[in-house]
Amino acid sequence: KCSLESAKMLVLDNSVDTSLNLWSRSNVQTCTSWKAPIIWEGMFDPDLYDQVHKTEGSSVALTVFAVGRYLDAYLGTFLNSSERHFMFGLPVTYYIFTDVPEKVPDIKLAPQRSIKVIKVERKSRWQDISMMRMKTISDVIESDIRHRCTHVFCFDVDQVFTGRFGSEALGDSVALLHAHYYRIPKVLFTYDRNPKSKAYMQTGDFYYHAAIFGGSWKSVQALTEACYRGIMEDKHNNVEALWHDESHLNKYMWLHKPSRVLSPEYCWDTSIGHRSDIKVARVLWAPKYYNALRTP
Ligand code: 2GW
Ligand code: MN
Repeated sequence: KCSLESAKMLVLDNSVDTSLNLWSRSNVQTCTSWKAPIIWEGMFDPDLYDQVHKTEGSSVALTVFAVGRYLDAYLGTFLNSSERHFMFGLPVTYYIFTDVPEKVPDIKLAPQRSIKVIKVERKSRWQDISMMRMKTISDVIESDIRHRCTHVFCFDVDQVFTGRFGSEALGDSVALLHAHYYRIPKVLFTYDRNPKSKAYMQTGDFYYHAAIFGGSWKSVQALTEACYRGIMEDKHNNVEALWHDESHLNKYMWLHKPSRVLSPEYCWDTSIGHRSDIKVARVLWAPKYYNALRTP
């Protein structure tokens, strides 16, 4: 069984029924080598997590970027689905970053939930839109989030919530297993392999997906600052990491192990086809309209 921050989880999950060990899964990795839990359906009692986080006064910031054509294409579906599934019952503040604030759809929010729209510049290179998120997130944590929220989750907008994404996902530092890489050999991981980049790494633990990461505001601030610094050093040296911010995130998580890891149930791509270990899809990749959205 796992320890560390998951000591908390142990208390939560084992207090339910220790004799029967109802809360477990077989045939999937449920624990990292540094004893952080990997969260799969069936491993936890959702109601107990919600109770504990309500008692502790947890509150969550969700950051999402919808710049240029991504606003019309994805934001409405993203927000409507997150209202149904993301941290239901806990206070949530959405931080929506866009170049066209007036086009943010008017969403009916549940009690204790609010939206802040923040205007950002539209970069001409999409790689820069993606990478500059790190800087923007770290700034808004400093100016606003740290005064209102205990935790932060950062999302790509091109996805849709289809199942509970709840307080079991909260932890000090949370990373997501990439759906395409969780069952393949490490040598195939697409880490940055250029020694000139700050994201360079030869080996790692997992291949994490930058579409979802989170943690306490302090950890997410440290992560986004470090990634931004790496990205800027790379720019200075005229290099760009293979998968941009995702490469830097993987490097950071290799050096600073996450305390909680989300299984690919938390961000599934249906084009992979049926997998018996995916018991529930909590978030799904939305279709990528690359031709329409990525051409100038
Ligand atoms: C992105 C690519 C090409 C053209 C435009 C954009 C774009 C991205 C945009 O025009 N407007 C915008 O708001 N974005 C934001 O950046 C949006 O939130 C989007 O979800 C996010 C990342 O871009 P995305 O979703 O098209 O890239 P993916 O799904 O291939 O993302 C993975 O790799 C990225 C780095 O290349 C990031 O690490 C991302 O977190 C990963 O999921
Ligand atoms: Mn995406």
